[in-house]
Amino acid sequence: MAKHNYKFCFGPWNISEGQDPYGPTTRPPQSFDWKLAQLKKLGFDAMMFHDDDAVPDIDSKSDAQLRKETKQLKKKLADAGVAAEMVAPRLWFDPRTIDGGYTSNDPKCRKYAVERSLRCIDVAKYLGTDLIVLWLAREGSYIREAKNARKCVDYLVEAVDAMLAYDKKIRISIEPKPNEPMDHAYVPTIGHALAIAQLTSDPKRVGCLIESAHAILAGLDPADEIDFAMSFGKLWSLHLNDQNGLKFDQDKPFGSANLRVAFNQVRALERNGYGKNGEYVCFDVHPFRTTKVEHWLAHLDNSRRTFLKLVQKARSFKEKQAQALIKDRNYAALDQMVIEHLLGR
Ligand code: XUL
Ligand code: MN
Repeated sequence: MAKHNYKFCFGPWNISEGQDPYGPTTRPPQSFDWKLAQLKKLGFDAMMFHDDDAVPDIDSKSDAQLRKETKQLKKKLADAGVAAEMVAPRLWFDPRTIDGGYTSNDPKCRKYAVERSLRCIDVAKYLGTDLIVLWLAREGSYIREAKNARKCVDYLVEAVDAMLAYDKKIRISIEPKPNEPMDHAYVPTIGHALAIAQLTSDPKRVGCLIESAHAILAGLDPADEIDFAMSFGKLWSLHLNDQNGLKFDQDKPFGSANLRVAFNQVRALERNGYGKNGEYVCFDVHPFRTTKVEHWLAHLDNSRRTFLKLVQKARSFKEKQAQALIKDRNYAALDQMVIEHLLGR
């Protein structure tokens, strides 16, 4: 197995305040500077951004203002020795995105979504990253009859093409998720994301981002999704976390719900050499709502601890012994071997 060191990342939204659909925040908001200082203190290498994490109220800002604020942010990151991993357009808050961004039925709203995405590319360029992430939050429907799903595929491809044409250097990673906030999303899995990539004007610059919880919500195994994406050389970013079954998107600490599923994700990353081209391991995790302010960073530190322990477990797994059991089709013994390896016996 390839031996290399991983680089770690999280976003400002991962130090969240505990709000859920049924109740208000449980922790006071913190400034961006505080969050950056915590990232640095924890020894992470990069921060990931939504466009309006980088430029708050981006829609009300002129291009000159956008440039000024992103340049200031870039300096702040450089002074802290922290890289900007990616920028993602937040296309799910504005009233114009109520019925979708790129796939809204209203052409004016679709236009807004594309224009906002081009400004997101400006933010990325000024911050010094070529990676744009598209989590296609509202690109789907609540009822099937509300939208023409065939047309929506065209709209998605047109939007991606507009981004590719706007800046010849950017790469786009599509982050699939099957549901929430939508009943059904149009790009629910990595297979869908890579199929969309093939329809665009420059498939080489369109890849994907796997989030563990999103794969589990689609009824898929995230490790198999990793192997699939990496067979195409298209896994350009990663949101590791965990999810306890089919319910709301939980963004639990990595390995929290199912250690074996986490172990297999790490094994898949190891065997494919994830990170060798500079890719980051990002944790898209949230604190439990009950978390006290003094324990506010534990979910991030714990996710990385678990990840690194699982790297050791992946590297110390007795491959020869496993291969002998596979050859003998003795999967019962292989199963127990994995369990005892994880238990530390
Ligand atoms: C939502 C989600 C987002 C994206 C970035 O489920 O994962 O935070 O990762 O837009
Ligand atoms: Mn995510």
